[in-house]
Amino acid sequence: MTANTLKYSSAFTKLTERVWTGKHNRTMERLVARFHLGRRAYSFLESQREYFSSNNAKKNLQISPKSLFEEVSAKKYVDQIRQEGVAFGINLPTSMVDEIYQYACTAPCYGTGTARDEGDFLITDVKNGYLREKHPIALAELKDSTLMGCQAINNLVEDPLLLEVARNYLGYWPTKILRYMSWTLVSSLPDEQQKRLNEPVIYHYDIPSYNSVRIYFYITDVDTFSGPHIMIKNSHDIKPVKMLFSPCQQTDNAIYNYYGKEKEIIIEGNRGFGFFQDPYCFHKATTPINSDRLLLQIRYF
Ligand SMILES: O=C(O)CCC(=O)C(=O)O
Ligand SMILES: [Fe+2]
Repeated sequence: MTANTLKYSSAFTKLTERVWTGKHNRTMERLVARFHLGRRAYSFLESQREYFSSNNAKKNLQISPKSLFEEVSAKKYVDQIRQEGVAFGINLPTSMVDEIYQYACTAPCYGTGTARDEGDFLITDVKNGYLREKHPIALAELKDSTLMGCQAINNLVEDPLLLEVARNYLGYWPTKILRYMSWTLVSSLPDEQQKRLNEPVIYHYDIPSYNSVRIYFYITDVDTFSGPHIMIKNSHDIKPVKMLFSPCQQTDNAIYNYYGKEKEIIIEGNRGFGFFQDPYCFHKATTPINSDRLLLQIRYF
């Protein structure tokens, strides 16, 4: 690089850093990332920053030499997420599912509603939808720092194929990776209370950052009666202006009226079933009727 290129690239890096991470960062994020074009522009600028910056995000990543998912083509996979907002075909081996399930049964979770005041608890403390027979629970979550103790999840975070998909989709090496796991529990609570205790059961899209992609793995078998994840195909790219300028949550009716019910994908799969998704698509959780559901997410930013 010539002295001039170095000077410009360092100025460019500083400027983008200031814009992305300044004190109005979250407001900027929520504004820019709502729009497909905003996310693409961010991707482009981040890719340029990555190219020019000496502190390349790749250097901060742990990447295993060999992927657990040999059969999958990252390119085909990324094209699929771009087209539909979702891609299938990356599934976990049984031994990993067992390890993750066992870990989740003995690791601290936190609840919503009145259960939040109880602090951490084990999922085995929840019986018939109530924690310690007192607090209704519809959703129990496990946070990133808790999940760092699970070797199988760490192996997924370091998996080169998953990182390659994330990198190609985002346009730059992820600068942050978060693990997240949640139990959605069988519950006989009225609908309104369900929605208060487990907000993701309302159709919504997420704006976790300027750009993001995630992989989901079912850790329990999921059919229509055990809380399938539901989403609207292509909705990451296509949203009516009215929805872009209103809150991220929408009623089922508003979604069906605009997209049509035929765009809805109800995702069922056995334990180990995985899918990448662009979280800017409309999606929702559902309340299980027969058996609790455990879901692992790895979120790339
Ligand atoms: O649990 C689900 O199926 C959806 C969760 C969700 O919407 C989210 O984590 O953003
Ligand atoms: Fe969500």
